[in-house]
Amino acid sequence: MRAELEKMARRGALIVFEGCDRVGKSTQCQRLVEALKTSGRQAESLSFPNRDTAIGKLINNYLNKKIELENHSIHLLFAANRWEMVPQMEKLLKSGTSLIVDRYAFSGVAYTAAKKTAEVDWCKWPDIGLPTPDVVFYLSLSPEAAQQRSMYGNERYEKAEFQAEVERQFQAMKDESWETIDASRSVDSIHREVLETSLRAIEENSHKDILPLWKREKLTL
Ligand code: DGP
Repeated sequence: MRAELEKMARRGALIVFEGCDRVGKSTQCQRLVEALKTSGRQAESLSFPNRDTAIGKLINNYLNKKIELENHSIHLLFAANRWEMVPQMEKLLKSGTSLIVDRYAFSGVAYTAAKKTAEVDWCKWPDIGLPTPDVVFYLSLSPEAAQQRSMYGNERYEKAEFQAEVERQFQAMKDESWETIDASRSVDSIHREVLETSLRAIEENSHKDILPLWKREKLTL
């Protein structure tokens, strides 16, 4: 009975993949969800931007260059797109389902800061208070290598020069809590490392509270 109650109280882990375009985040997310499910754990994937919502459709039109939006405005829409998913995310996490998330607030900061029209701390504000990830896997690959993997498509940010600046912004933001992964390695070898770290994170965090992201007092605005 006690073991049963303990099991019920376990929450899922929030596991985030970050990095520039074409570094292999989506493949790793998919592999991780499959592996967790195969091992009998509850896991769901989620990607940002979530292009299915009304806000997500606006973002999709912006990324496909069908509409133009001012840099601060689109930044806030990306953040709103994350916030609108929070009730569902919290519900799933509390029910014991781990969430494997393709991009999060760190992309929000890196991509907008790369445009040089807003300071990094300003970029962080709209995402303050989101659920803090238990793990951030940062897939690192030089923009040259990313471009060689497959041609960039026609979306707004898919240009080598801009991606190089996004990579610099990610590098400036990352801290020791991030797991940096050399994304030039094979899919299988990255997956093995990601799975091992994720299983540990699921175990270690299952009875911990979900904390809010970023400390307001540390921002200099
Ligand atoms: P993806 O679906 O992962 O390929 O992402 C689409 C593009 O949107 C990609 O170039 C990265 C960019 N992106 C993702 N999140 C944000 C964000 O919060 N802010 C900005 N400005 N761009 C973002």
